[in-house]
Amino acid sequence: MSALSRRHFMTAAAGLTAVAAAPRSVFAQAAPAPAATAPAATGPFVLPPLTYATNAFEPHIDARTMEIHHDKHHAAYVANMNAAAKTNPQLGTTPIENILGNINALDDGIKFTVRNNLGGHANHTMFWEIMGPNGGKPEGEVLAAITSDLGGMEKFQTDFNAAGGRQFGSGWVFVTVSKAGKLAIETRPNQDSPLMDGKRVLMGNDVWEHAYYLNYQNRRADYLKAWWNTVNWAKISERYAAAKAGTLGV
Ligand code: MN3
Repeated sequence: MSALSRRHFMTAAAGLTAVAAAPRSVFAQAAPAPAATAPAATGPFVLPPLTYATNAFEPHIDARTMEIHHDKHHAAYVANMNAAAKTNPQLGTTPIENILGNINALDDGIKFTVRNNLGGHANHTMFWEIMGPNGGKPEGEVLAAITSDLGGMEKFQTDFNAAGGRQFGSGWVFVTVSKAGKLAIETRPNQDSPLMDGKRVLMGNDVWEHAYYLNYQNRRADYLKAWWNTVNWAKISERYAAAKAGTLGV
């Protein structure tokens, strides 16, 4: 490299550094700040980022509830699984639905941790995915299945809300889908999942108090009704098709 071209190169490199440094500070201001207590990814399990703003569902679900729910509760399940994977590395290399589908095969020393934290990770990953702004309406095959298996949309929503209301303490209300595409409403306590019974989850709602208490306090029934305004039916149609194709994971 000649002295001239070296000088040119170094000038260009210095310029690149300056150019690269400037947008970084701009991005630091423009991008949403990472949650202060969300653990960094320190293992195979990753907290999926929300694909919408935390205030996207107001007034049905308030932004603060969304922030705490995603950045603290779900992040804690992920952090706990990364800690578990340090001493049990197979946890990080096995598909989540396979681990949960064989939960009783795990050593007693980690079964409880995996049941609660990997269950929580799977349930919340599904939960964020099947919600979205401008979620549309059920149509096509999934609407046909709701009509034939769950008695139509009105009965489905009434029965789903009632099941969620009856779940004593913390837990979830789900719609499971068989390989043949048949739907059923099922509840589970704590962070248990139908995946633990080898089933697939089409959709589900979180009825832990942390999902609604800031805005609804003890009025779980009001939360269950309002939550339907947050459902992303296009995504649920995708999950229905994937379940029938045998490719639906968590
Ligand atoms: Mn939750």
